[in-house]
Amino acid sequence: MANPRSRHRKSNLPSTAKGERIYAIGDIHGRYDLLRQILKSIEQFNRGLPSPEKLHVVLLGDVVDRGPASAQLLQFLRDWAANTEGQVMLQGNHEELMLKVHAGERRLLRSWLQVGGRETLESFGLTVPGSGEPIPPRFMADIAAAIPKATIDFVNRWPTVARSGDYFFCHAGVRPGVELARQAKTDLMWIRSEFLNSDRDHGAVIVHGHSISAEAETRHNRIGIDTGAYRTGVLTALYLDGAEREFIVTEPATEAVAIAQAQ
Ligand SMILES: [Mn+2]
Repeated sequence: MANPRSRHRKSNLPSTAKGERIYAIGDIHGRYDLLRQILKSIEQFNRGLPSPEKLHVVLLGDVVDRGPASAQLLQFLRDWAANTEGQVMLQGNHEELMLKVHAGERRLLRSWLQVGGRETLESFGLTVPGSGEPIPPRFMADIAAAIPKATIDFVNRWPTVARSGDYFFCHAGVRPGVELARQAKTDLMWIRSEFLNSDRDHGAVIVHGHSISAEAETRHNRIGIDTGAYRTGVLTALYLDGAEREFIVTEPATEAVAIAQAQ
């Protein structure tokens, strides 16, 4: 006979909304190669499962910057979103920087270039002055011209949060003690230690990227899946369906493995 107590306990595990299967993907940072790899792995993994009522792929933000192929990646995401349903792309702090600089906020330019905006602009075909060199007067106009308006409009439409059942998805995390519905955009995109070190129940399990860890981090109140793909070659995805959870990761780049073994 089934034990009602254990059944009850099982139903208390965090779950996605009924019938919803989700694959959340951490910070991609210009690694178009890794996104294609992980989508292939997800497809294979998914083929082994019964069809869900709803399937969503959630990108947790920081698609752009640092890695070499942000322009190609954004073009791919535009085509993908135009042809397939169910993707949810969330804005990260790097998308915010790109959008603000593109909109003309020149004071953010240097800091954006330093955190990987340089690689993004180069992927759009711009020649970017070195960090010690002066910025040409027309550079802001060059940026506005180099990134297609349709791409900017596309990224501007990305939300900052998503929710399914007991799971809440955002780029960086949430401010402890503030209701999920009242979180500030800057916290959702930028917060680190106050969130990472918090033991509080936030009202949902927060699935996030933004803060790099060697492996996915699972706590009772959050799951962090930014494994530093742009430099490790390891992009991490989290599969969620009902109370089921599993991680899917790309193989680290062979050169990274070689370096690790040599040390
Ligand atoms: Mn980030």
